Amino acid sequence: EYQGIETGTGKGLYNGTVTLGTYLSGSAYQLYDRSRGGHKTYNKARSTSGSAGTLFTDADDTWGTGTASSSSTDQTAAVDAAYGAQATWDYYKNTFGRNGIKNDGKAAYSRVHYGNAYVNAFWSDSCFCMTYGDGEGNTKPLTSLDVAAHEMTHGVTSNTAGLNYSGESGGLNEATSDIFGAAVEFSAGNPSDPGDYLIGEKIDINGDGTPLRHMDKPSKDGASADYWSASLGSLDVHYSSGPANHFFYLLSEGSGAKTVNGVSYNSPTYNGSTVTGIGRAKAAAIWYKALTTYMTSTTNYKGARTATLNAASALYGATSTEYKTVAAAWAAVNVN
Ligand code: ASN
Ligand code: ZN
Ligand code: CA
Repeated sequence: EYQGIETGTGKGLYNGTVTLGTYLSGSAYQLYDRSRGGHKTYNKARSTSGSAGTLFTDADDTWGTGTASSSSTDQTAAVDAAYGAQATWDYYKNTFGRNGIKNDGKAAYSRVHYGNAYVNAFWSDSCFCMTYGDGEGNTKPLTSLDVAAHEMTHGVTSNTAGLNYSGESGGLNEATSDIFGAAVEFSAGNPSDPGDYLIGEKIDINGDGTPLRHMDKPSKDGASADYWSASLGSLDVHYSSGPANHFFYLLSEGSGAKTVNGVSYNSPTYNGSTVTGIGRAKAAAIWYKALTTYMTSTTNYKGARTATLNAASALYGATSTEYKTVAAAWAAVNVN
């Protein structure tokens, strides 16, 4: 009998071959990451009811392809979910010193294969857990890295600013999840998914290869707003997120044509102004500080402008290029 923290190898659907934090309990390896707050990955086996499900175990610590005590087909989505949880944990810890979603050193848990052909993924504050469906025809699990980080960021937002999930604050809540969804993807630096300003490009939820959302020009999805307007708050929160996603893209990369990791963007501005980006690391630091220090549950777009200006001032100074670029990027999405 042996017990201990191990490092397994897995191959899921979206991230190539990855290493995973696992735990050897007796003769079985568990998908249980004790080096990151104790995150566990469970199999709902297409049920929607009852408890967490069954903890994934494996005989040889090779997940998704090796000899498996649950089927290796079921393990592939679990590999992605566990990888997404560890990449999100590592990003928040290494970038901002945040120890987990509640900053208390404790991990959430993840459940995969939720329901039959369930085309969504969601964070829940009540179970403090992440849930992933298997997508259309049970063949496109919603376990891509950006979706995982998007959903777990809903937990971070709940435990910090607490942005209400309706109206303009709801759009800012959604944008916060897209912003850190993209930031985690870039930061993980996985060659299979090296990072982009698109959300959900791997899961093909539209069936035509297009992503769910485009941060450089949100209206490319056919529904999101590129710019603030007085009626923005009446849109669904996944569309009123557009101007804040667009702000983050412009603050990071600037206006006009640009190619990053092989993906081409062409970001427009409201007033035809030009914005020169400050890079995504600084843009993310500004958004994180705004979220965790200056935003509240009722922050609207005007308040987000003030919050990010305060954050830029605190981080870089009130006369800095970073501060001025925050103002310019908000003006470029019609927030003044
Ligand atoms: N995937 C959706 C989201 O994160 C789940 C939901 O509709 N709440 O926004
Ligand atoms: Zn969301
Ligand atoms: Ca992406």
